[in-house]
Amino acid sequence: MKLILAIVNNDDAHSVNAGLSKSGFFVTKISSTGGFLMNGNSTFLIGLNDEDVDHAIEIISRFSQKRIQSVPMDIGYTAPSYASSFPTEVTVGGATVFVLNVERYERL
Ligand code: 2BA
Repeated sequence: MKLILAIVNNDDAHSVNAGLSKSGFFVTKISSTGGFLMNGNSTFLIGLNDEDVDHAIEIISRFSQKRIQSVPMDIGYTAPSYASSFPTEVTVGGATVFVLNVERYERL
């Protein structure tokens, strides 16, 4: 058994959730915040059989868009010389996905 942790843009969260649920996956959605942009995003926990991992990732990928976002000017600046090496825009997403082994799973 595996656990997928998938971090998704809030704007895609509804479609990802619906796509996974319609395909029979059990899903928990947690409200989270990206450490870099400090914007809200959504983290999905999906417990599933090993052979279903690729199918779940395909669904997450289908509904997760890449977006260009501006970096707020006050992120991490300590000195003017540092500012010039800092990105002004970043590409966010589609999704960031981790697949973890599950030692034990029980629904009590
Ligand atoms: P954030 O941390 O807000 O990052 C938003 C985007 O900013 C990232 O998009 C990446 O393009 C850029 N970025 C992040 N940290 C950076 C840094 N130190 N220097 C320069 N650019 C940086 P994504 O890579 O698509 O990540 C989207 C969100 O997924 C992240 O939001 C974070 O919440 C999560 N995430 C991504 N990689 C992660 C990781 N290895 N561990 C935990 N969470 C991760």
